[in-house]
This record gives sequence, C-alpha cells and structure tokens, in this order.
Amino acid sequence: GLPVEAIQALSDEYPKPVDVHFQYGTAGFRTLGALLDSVLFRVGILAGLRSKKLDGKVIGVMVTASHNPEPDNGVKLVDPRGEMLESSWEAHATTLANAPDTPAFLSALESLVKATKIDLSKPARVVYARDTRPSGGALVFALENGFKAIGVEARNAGVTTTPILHYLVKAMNTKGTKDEYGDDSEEGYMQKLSGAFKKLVAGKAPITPLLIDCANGVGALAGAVLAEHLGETLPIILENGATTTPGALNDQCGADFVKTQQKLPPSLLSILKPGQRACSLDGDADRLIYFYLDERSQFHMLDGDKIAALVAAFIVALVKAAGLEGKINVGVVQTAYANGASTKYLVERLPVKCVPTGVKHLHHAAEHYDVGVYFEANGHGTVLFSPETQGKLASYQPLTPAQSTALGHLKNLVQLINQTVGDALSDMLLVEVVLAHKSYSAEEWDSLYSDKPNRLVKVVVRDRNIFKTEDAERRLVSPPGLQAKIEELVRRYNGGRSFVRPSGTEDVVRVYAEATVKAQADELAFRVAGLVY
Ligand code: NG1
Ligand code: ZN
Repeated sequence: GLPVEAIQALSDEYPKPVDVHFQYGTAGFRTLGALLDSVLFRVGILAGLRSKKLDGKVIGVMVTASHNPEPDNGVKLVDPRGEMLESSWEAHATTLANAPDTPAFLSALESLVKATKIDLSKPARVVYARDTRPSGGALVFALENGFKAIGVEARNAGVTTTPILHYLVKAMNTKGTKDEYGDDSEEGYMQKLSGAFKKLVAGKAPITPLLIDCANGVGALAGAVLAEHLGETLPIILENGATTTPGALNDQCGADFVKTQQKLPPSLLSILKPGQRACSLDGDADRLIYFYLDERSQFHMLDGDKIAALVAAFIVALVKAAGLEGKINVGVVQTAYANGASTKYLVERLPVKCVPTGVKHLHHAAEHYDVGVYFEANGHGTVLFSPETQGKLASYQPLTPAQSTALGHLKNLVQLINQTVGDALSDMLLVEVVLAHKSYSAEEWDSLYSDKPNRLVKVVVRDRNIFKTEDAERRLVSPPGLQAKIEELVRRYNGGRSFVRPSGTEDVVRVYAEATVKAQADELAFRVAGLVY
C-alpha cells in the first residue's frame, strides 16, 4: 500500500490554502508562486505514481510560469516520450491538488491508485527542473518532499529551459535503445543541436550576428552555452539576460511582450540597427518571435505563423529535391489565432488543419502528417517527423548527388529540431538554417506574405464557462444568438474576421479580430468585445 505515515507527516507541512481552487489547465497548474507549495508537494507524489503506472519510465516535472509575470509560478508534468501529460491524468492532478486536508488527500491518493491500477511495488523515476523565478527554489523543495514521501529516484536538472527538460525526459527513456534521442544531459542537447546546425550551414556564406532578447529569463543561461557551442557559425548577441534582477523577468521584453504589444522591447531601442535580425524568447524559452527594423526604423514582427510558412516551404522543397515527393507529405497545423494571410499563403501550397488552442491539440494533429509543422501565432511550435518518415529517410537511396544533398539536409533537420515540444533555441537555429540556405534577410522572409492587421483583447466576464465554441473555436454555440451578432458586425468590415473564446489559462474571454485596415481591426475587436461584455 501507500507509505501513509511518510505522506501524512510531510503533507501536514504543506496545507492547501483555503479558498483557492487549483486547476491543471493547458499549461499545468499556474498561479501566484506564493500559493503553490501544497500543489508542488502533491505533484511530487503524483509524478511518482505516474512513473510507477508506466513501469518506472522517467516522468518530467517543470516548475515555470513561462511568459507570465515574475510573481507567478507553475508546474507541469512531462510524459515519457517528452510530451505533455496524458489528458486523463490532468483531472487526477486537479483532484489531488484540491483535497482540503491531509486525510482527504490520502483518500484521493488511495482512489487514484485503485482506479488506475497502479502497482506500488514498481520503481519511480523523475527528472525535474525550474526556471529562474525567485519562488522556484522553495517550490522545488516542496516537490522534493513529495518525492521523498512516496520514494522516487529523482534527478535534479537544475535551472534550465522547459524544452531542455522535455529533451532530458525523452533522452533518459530512450537511453541505450536503438531510438536513443541523444545524451541525457544539457551538454548532450547542446551537442546535438549545434552539431546538426554546423552540418546544415556548412559551405554557406557567413551568418551575420543575431540579437536575442532573452526576456531576462532562463533562455539567457542556455543561450550563452549554446552560443559557445556554435562559435563563429552563428554569432549571437545576448540581450535582456538579467536573470537575478528582481522584477525583470518578462517585463517590457520577451516573446509575449513583442507579440501582444507588436513593438520593440524598449531596452533594445538604442541597440538594434535597421536591417539587423533579432528574436525574443519567452521566460522559459519555448516561444520564439523574430523582428527587425526597416531602413525607416519601422518595426516589423515575424511571428509563429511566419516561422511556420518559412519552415514548411523549405521542407517541402527539400523533400522534392530529394526525390521523395508523393512519398513524404508535409502538412501544417494552426489555430484560429493564425493570421488570415498566413493561412491563405499556406493553403495554396500544402494541407493545413486548424485545431483548438493548446499545444497538445497542435502536437497531436501534427502527428497525423508524415512531416507535421505546427506553430501557434505566439511563437510556440515545432516540426514532427513521424517514425515511418524517419525510417524512409534512413533507408532511401538517392539517385543523384543533388538528391543525396537534400536527403542529408532532411536527416540533419531531424536532429536539429526538438520534436518533443516547441523550443525557442532549436526553432531559432531552424530559422537561421532556412535563411542561410535561401540567402534571405529578415525583410525578404517577411515578404512571403503581409500580415493582416489584427487585434486581440481580453474581456473580464462574470462567468467565462457560458462561452462554448465549435469548429476549432472559430464559432460560438453558446450563449445563444451571440455568434449571429458577431457575424453581422464582421460583415460590415472589409476583410473582417473575428471570433470569441474562453481562455484556458486566465479567467477571461478573448476576442480576436482582423480587417484590411488596422483601425478597422481595432474597432471590430472592441465592438465584438462590447457584445461579449
Ligand atoms: P489561452 O489562455 O487559452 O488563450 C494561451 C495562449 C495559447 C497557449 C496557452 C498556453 C493566446 C491567444 N493563447 O492560451 O496560445 O500558448 O496560453 O500557454 O496566445
Ligand atoms: Zn513558455
């Protein structure tokens, strides 16, 4: 049975705050760091049970609140293949986190063990990490006490990025097998990525320096290590690396700031030169947004949609050049937030699917393609090569030197891309490879299509649960009659598009609108918001 006494003694040290309801949402648990002690302790136990359930496979635990303000924190579990926690266990996590006291927590644990038929005699293995948030240390301590309570063989990966933690999970679980993902260390990750990058850009013209806005977060630490591995092959200038300055994290910088404000972080005003490429990471380095200033010092953003367009077109061309056209099909997955111009650009070239918001939906849809490119407009995304596709690449015999070169590039891309989850550093190298191959400046990349002017607004409502959607969140089915009113408004705007959905991470409803002219997109968004309120 469960080690009841050990759990009891430690659980009493981590009482659940009253009047707080925790929910394991699309990004795990996320709220003020000061409220999360009990959640972390309980997640430690849950991770141990998840590992036991999966016969001792390594489970990951990441302590981060990504792009959210510094006082926030959060925690999410990573399944053995480096993917998000299976959704049926999200509900178990929520139940455990909300047990009001130790006896209730113990009985919830007993029910979970019974319901999911966990063999408690199995080993439990976990690898865990945190971002740079000041609340992280204490939360990790609570997590470790959870491990202690149930008996977990736990490995501390320290302060690192979310995608590196996902990489470690997959590397540990494939270690010594024919599918070994890479050495199970941060060094192994760096070697894998930088090695593939160097092969992919070999023989290309020297790459001009890239400026990286690290959001004053953990990306600055990983970015510095990566820069060393890359050396002259990719000169990197790290900015916003103040990881120990209180309040600096994600403040007026980072991928979320750039995407939502659609402007340059003020700290880069005197640093970024016209024409220079730059990109922003978010607080845990799983989102990436590029940008540049044109000769008139006008700001231009290259978001997740533009990354998807660049990368998908590149892979399609490589597949064709390798002589694999028709044998390997490339598809793209987007959400309703994808800019309408990007969707238009992509559907003219390859299959495109729209899915509800949330990485797990994108990831699963992408798995249905031979090569699935998925990106959220906010810069979170990656490329998945199916196991069959990887097999085809391994066994394919090219007929010409040109085919052989293209095949080599595809194989190196498989190594370069972090296929477990969106990874800002890996995606950044991917973008740099494509730009180097096509000799594109940021401006030339930007000209693939012109973004439609758009506006995203939040509306605080009494009860966001009354908002129900269909058609990948593009239409409201409830409250009744609202969708018709939105459509009536949209018809009055040239190139208008708008939709409303409840956020999965905040207690708000989001309104998105597009129109041919910026002022009209703004107006449409605010008028639709007026209908919602
Ligand atoms: P919600 O709060 O459900 O809109 C936000 C982002 C998602 C995704 C999740 C997880 C927007 C409009 N939504 O979801 O894309 O990144 O957070 O972090 O950016
Ligand atoms: Zn993030």
